[in-house]
Amino acid sequence: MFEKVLIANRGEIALRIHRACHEMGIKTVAVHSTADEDAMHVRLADESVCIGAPPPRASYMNVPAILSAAALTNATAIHPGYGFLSENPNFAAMIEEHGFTFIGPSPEHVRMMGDKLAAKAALRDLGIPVVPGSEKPVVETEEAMRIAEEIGYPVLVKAAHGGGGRGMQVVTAPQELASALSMARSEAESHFKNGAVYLEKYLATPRHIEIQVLADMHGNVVHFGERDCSIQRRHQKLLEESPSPVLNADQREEIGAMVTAAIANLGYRGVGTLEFLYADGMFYFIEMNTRLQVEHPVTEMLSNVDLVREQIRIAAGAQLGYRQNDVHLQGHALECRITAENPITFAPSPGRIKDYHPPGGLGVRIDSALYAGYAIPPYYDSLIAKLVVHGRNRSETLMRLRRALDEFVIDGIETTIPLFQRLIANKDFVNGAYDVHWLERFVDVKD
Ligand code: MV4
Repeated sequence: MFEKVLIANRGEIALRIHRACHEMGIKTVAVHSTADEDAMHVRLADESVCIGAPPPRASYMNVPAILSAAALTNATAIHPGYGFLSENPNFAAMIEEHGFTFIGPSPEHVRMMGDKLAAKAALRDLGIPVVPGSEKPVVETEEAMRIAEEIGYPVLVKAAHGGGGRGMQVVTAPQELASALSMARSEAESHFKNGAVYLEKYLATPRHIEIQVLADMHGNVVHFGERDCSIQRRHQKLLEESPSPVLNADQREEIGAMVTAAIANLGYRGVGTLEFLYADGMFYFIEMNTRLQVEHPVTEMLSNVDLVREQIRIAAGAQLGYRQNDVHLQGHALECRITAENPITFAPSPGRIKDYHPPGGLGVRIDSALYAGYAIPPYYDSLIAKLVVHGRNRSETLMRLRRALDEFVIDGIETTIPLFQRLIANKDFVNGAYDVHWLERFVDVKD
């Protein structure tokens, strides 16, 4: 096992990784920007190294500085967390070239899944249902016209190297196709430095359901069921839950078995998430994430499996600690992503925390790097706390969530706690009757 791990991240996820390391007897190295001198992830770690100025490019995404910090502290493995460099195949490759271990999949798998068309093709060939669409980047408008006619309007133009919904264009009729293609292409070019775009059949009211997998380097693969992540605004998830209110045990077992077989076939290792659109009782694969995800605690609450511990064990070459038969998903879990934002306008609200009192009690988990007196810097993601609750069933869990939100005190800044209080009082939400567009109407945002 590794003796010392460098955590190339900040905030709650850096704490989450530190906790797994310390439970395994592994020492930790924090890296931080000059804006994060007083951050909790720095305080908790055994050692810390300042790696640059506040902008992410200068510090948390500064590959030479991170590799130097690992060399300087004799760390032998690097955990990327989520965001920042976590899905950068060159970072994974560079880590290995310098003799460290990347706690994640092979650089080749990271690269493959970063190419949405390659990911779709690979998984389709392994029997996973995908959204109908072009199998290669579309170049000519006439070619796009032919494909769109074949799959039927409306169609969606997507960036092949995109993510976060950037560069997506819905096209309802042939005469809109040419301009949608050029808009999607130029947005993809400027944001992802790659203008490749492709077409998909546009599903009007899908749910976003993702399957969590864990694979070791010896061919063992298990799945941990799904998370329903349909509650999102501008492609940012706000709340995730499991099980999905719309799936039954047979559907879960069927998609889970398909996914584990495909992942085993790929020779994939580490944690992974397969994202599906779910509509009319059918799953359609869209993308695979090769990182630990923000919402992984939802799955941990149901399974009692420490996914970060497994991630570290897998990277060290160990066999998975679980077979599919050992995975028992019990009860219901919901996660609220509480951010430092105005709960109505979503305007960022960085600043100093005056009072901090997190809720506790049975079935309540808080993943947060906050403390009273801490000043939230303005440079990073606005996520400040994940409130995760677990109960025997959805209605009990919703009551527990309401209770926990009522207890939660974060004074000195604005947070989205009031938004979640309003959300869980809504009849449609309580009934689980929502799709990926539902929240945008609920918060009544106009673009
Ligand atoms: C889609 C879709 C409908 N049909 N793909 C992909 C990235 C993810 N963040 C959003 N994505 C979607 N992909 C097909 N074939 C619907 C979404 C989608 C969405 C699309 C337009 C406007 C808002 C949206 C919100 C969530 C999901």
